[in-house]
Amino acid sequence: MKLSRKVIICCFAALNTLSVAGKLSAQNVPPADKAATKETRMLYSNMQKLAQTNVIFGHQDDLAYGVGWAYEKGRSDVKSVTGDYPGLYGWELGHLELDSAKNLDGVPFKNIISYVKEVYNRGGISEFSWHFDDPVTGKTAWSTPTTTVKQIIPGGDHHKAFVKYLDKFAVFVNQLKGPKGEMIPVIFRPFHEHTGGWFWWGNKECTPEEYVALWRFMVDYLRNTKQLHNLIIGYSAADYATENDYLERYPGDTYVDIIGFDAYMGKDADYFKKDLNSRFRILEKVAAEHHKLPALTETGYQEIPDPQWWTNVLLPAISQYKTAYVLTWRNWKTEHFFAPYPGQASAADFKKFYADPKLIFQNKLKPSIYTKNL
Ligand code: BMA
Repeated sequence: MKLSRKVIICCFAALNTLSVAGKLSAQNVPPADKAATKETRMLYSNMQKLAQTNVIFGHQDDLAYGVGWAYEKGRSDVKSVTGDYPGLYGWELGHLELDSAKNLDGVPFKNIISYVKEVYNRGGISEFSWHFDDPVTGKTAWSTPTTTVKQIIPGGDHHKAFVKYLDKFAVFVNQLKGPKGEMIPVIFRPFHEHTGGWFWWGNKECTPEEYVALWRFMVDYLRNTKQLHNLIIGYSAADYATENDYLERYPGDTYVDIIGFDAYMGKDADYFKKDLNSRFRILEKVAAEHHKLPALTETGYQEIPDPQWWTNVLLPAISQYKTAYVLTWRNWKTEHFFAPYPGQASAADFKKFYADPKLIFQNKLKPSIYTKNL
């Protein structure tokens, strides 16, 4: 049957609309690394499947410490409140570059290696951030102004110093081995919040071209020179108002697997909800157009003073959009925590949040997430 040109155009336009609206968004797309290990490919594929209907709950440093305790085997504030661990665990690599035994928050790297193995063996997922010191000035990740990015990309006068940092990263990652000697897949989220100006890699410290060159060199070097093929790469912005803002520093589809943003609640819940909706709407569109997995890569409400924050604010926001996971930040002390602990004002509501069928904590994940199609 000969279809008129007009009918064909209408069909394509309809498909495109559906796809852009996230209805036909990425499913079973391989990782950007063509040489990714089979466990890495399986994890990424299964995360895409889970993201069609669910959100994995994550917590930074969950097994290392909590409010009022540290380094007690098996302990976790999330588990103390819900009886279950998070499904995703964030770990910080800052100071790995200094050959320090502990990260910049005091967590021993040998502990992080054992947490990553423990999590892998029960089907949890680990994610790394890296607030590394400025390779030129030796100051912290938060040191600005600086021209460091220009100086450490290929051709820069401190490029070798950056390469040394990446070599140390590779030595660390090569210790992440499963029981059969396989490399444990991890999400690696470098140079995050780059649309903000507070890190030495931020948008006030380098041009988009320099940022993209930094990112591409790093990923190519880790894949091709260091032969790391267990990294699921996360691209994680701070604020942005448009798709162009979000993509201005995007390194390209072959360098990214997960796209996300970091958003913390201030005092105003309505503003936070509007902000999340605005950024999620753009993120979902970009994820569908670029076939990437969207995630809320950092979030939280410091000290969670609103007893119903979890079911009144966060859950409605993440339920409207496709997001693979939400990572809440670390439980350092009573003035700086982002997940409840027993007796905390929001603990009862967090249990309701935990019970929502949308959420995935540790008990709903199995080690087969790395070996079998869900
Ligand atoms: C920030 C704070 C800091 C910490 C840094 C890296 O949000 O929690 O105390 O050093 O993250 O983990």
